[in-house]
Amino acid sequence: MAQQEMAGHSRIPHSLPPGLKHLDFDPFSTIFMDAPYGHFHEAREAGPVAVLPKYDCLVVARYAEVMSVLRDHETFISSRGVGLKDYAHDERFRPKSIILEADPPIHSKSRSALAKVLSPRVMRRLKEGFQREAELLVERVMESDTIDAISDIAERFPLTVFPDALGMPTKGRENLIPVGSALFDAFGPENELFERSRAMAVKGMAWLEEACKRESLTQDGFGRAMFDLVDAGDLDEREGEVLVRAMLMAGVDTTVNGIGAAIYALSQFPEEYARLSQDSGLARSAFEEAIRFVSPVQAFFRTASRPAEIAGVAIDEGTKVLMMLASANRDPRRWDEPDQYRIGRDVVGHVAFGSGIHMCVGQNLARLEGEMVLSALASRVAKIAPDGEPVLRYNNTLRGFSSLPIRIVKK
Ligand code: QZP
Repeated sequence: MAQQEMAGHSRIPHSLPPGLKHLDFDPFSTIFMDAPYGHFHEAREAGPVAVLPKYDCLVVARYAEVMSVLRDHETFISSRGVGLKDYAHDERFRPKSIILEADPPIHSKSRSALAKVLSPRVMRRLKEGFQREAELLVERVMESDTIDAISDIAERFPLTVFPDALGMPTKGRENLIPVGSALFDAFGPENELFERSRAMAVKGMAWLEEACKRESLTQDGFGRAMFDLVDAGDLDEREGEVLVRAMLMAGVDTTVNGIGAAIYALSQFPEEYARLSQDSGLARSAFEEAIRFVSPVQAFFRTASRPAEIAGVAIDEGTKVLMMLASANRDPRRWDEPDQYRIGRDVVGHVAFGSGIHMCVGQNLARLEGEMVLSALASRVAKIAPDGEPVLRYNNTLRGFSSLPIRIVKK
């Protein structure tokens, strides 16, 4: 009980199944984050499902079970929160999302609105501008031989093109990262990481509520397009705002860490960078393999809506299940040499974007950003190499760096 209070949540009495292995690590600790891969191995070897006593939940770390939980959205629901907190009992960090923290039929309506606003046609319209911006940015970083791939590229690119495309005013954009960090920390326990980022996001949270409103957005962005759906009667005004908020929250930190992951992987695997540099047409698959390799979104929860089974193990209604996406993406049961970054491997089925009805609705926007950055880099830079130790940016959900020093050799 003391542990539950420490974690900032309480659960309706439910019991975890007996006979399962107990995992004694804390996936939300910095010690874990410093070296997660041994723990992922341990979690997979503990069985198809294991217990995480510290957080009173189950863990799935193998590809097959992560996939089966992701795909059974009727049993493993999202409306009780996709973090550790159970919205049936615990208070929430922010007004509930009608896409991320919803089940059908509410989810279905939100999903189709977002799918319209982020359609392939819209992606095609954005491509040229993204390409130009990526080329300008690479041009600029080439003025020096050493760069910080995070501040100079991975943060700068999405922080420019994404709010522009969405149609948000320049003023206040500095709030996007702090508010995003706090949200992604809020999916974990109320640990020190969360308390720190929550304190830093107080001001930004108020700004965010305003920034999502119709009047705050320019006429031509895809944020405004959400309100065209409101005008057409598909959504009410508040639903429009909550879905714009979803785009703002989902679209920045994730792509920053995705692009960071790609440059990190390429700097660690110089032969792979050499291939990319000879053929910038590989950029899209280089990005895709990088997000398999790193999994910027490390893990998420579901809640059992009814008594259920995972791999033959009976579980109670109300049980939280932690899906270790990053571990599934490195499961040797599924992937050949999972710890190798190999551009062009068959990455179909990776779970870095999730799977099933909640699978990332912005994935093609993320891919477009990744592709444009990597292809601009590949066209101008012959070699990249680490130029010092990368520094992790600790977060309860996201994996990425705050600093990634890189040496570049121009073509
Ligand atoms: C964030 C929302 C990786 C995802 C959790 C990103 C995300 C998706 C949706 C929302 C926020 O609906 O607010």
